[in-house]
Amino acid sequence: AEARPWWEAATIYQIYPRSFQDSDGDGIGDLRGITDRLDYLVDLGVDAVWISPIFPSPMADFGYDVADYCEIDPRFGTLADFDALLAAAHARGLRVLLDFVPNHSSDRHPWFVESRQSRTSSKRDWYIWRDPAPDGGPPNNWISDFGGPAWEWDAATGQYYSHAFLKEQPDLNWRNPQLRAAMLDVLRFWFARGVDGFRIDVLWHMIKHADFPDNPVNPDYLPGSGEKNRVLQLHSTDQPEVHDIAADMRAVADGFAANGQERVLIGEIYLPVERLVAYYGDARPGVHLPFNFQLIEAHWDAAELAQRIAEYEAALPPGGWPNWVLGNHDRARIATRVGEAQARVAAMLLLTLRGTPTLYYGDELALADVTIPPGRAVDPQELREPGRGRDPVRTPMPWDDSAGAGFTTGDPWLPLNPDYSTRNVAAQRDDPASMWTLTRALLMLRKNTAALSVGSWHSVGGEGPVLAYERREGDTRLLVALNLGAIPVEMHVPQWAAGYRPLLSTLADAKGPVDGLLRLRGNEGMILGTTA
Ligand code: TEU
Repeated sequence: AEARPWWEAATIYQIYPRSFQDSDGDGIGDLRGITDRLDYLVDLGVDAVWISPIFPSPMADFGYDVADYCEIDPRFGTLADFDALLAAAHARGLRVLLDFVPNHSSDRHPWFVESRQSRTSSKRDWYIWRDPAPDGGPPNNWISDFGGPAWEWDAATGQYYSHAFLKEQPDLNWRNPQLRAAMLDVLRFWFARGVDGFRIDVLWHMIKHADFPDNPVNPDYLPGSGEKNRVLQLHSTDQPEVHDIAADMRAVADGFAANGQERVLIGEIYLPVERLVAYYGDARPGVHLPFNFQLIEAHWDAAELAQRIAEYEAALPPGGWPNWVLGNHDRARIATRVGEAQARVAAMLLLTLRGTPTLYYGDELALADVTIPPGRAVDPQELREPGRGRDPVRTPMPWDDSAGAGFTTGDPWLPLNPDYSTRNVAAQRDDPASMWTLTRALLMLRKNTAALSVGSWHSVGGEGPVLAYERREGDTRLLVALNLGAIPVEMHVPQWAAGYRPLLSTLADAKGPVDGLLRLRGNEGMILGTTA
């Protein structure tokens, strides 16, 4: 068999470190906590973890405001704790990916502190400073993703600085060669320590139009869709030069690759598919996996999903490996978006598509978003645009039914899910009908079936609420049929799958060979094949 990089057949598990496991009773998850739970991840059947930022940070955006790129925040532990985590993970065959936040630093990063000292500071050009408009207002109409202008006035030096997110997150200037070199050294620092890859935060934001023209007003703006949608981000994101940056980062990663030890780069990019795939690179390779958020952006509708999957598959460049994401720390959880019963079908979809899946912690329990009581909201986005906060999807992992859910012996930083005493790892592990057991079975089947992990994908004309496709590798052909609705349906089985039997159903007890018609119960998905 041809040698594939490890991450093509791997499943990635996203850990939000504040919420996974607390080891010291302060109510905030930490690195030792993660190390204590590595056996859990091996047992579940994932191959790699991506840990959201763990670097020193004032936590204005919970770690996405980095004050030192080459240290560990004391709330999470120490570099020694990190090295221990990495060694323990590698000893178990688990890979570890970190979160690189290169578009912006914290306003407390020593670089920014120096940059704002004076217009002649040696670090002035490491950030994006502009003179005011003639009326004294911001240099242009760019808007922060978190609302309000993307510009903050600095009275001391009489200029504005750019921030695509919070004002506590000043944008770094990747057009400056020294800044660029310093940031690429950050990647080298962690690769040399043994890190297996990075998820790159807001890759498509990383470089702005050199002339800072006004962005066009959005003709399709819908009130309530967030202030950032009032203008299109035409000149502030997705600039041609961003691909040089991605290629530079890729060259660094490739420099550390050895056989079986390839380092993977995943870019966080919210763009339409035709723009997204440009991030695979061209003459110079870009990131290995531009995050594909089709399953997050789609309405949960068989026809729409079938079309989006086919479009994405067709848009991939030669050699471009696909990937799929159902949820993350910024978006509503899948169980909340589609309901608990349908979340099982969604898990089967995520884990039977062609490409590397990323699973968000807690989704293996069908964890739902938590209504945060007034006064307990901590996400800055909630404080600025009420109702749009991300705290509901970041609540602590429920491990058992004890007072702190096995997450902490102290007071958790965010409330526990109200149903944690029944919806937790301990309860679901022993339950053959649980979401956890289904997720594990899917991961095991995927691991043991090349057609599912690396096989080709082919649409099988869907009918009504059924999303159906084939996965094929060599002589093995599998049929995946998913009922995206709650009402039982029948589907015509393609000729080649006549006599196939269920290998796995989301409802566990499916049996018997299928003839011309496949009957799916409400919210049932099936993987069918020939059994040996
Ligand atoms: O998110 C980028 C991003 O696109 C978000 O604006 C996202 O669309 C929004 O939160 C959805 O509600 C990344 C990180 O994932 C996020 O946690 C950070 O806050 C942000 O970058 C800034 O670093």
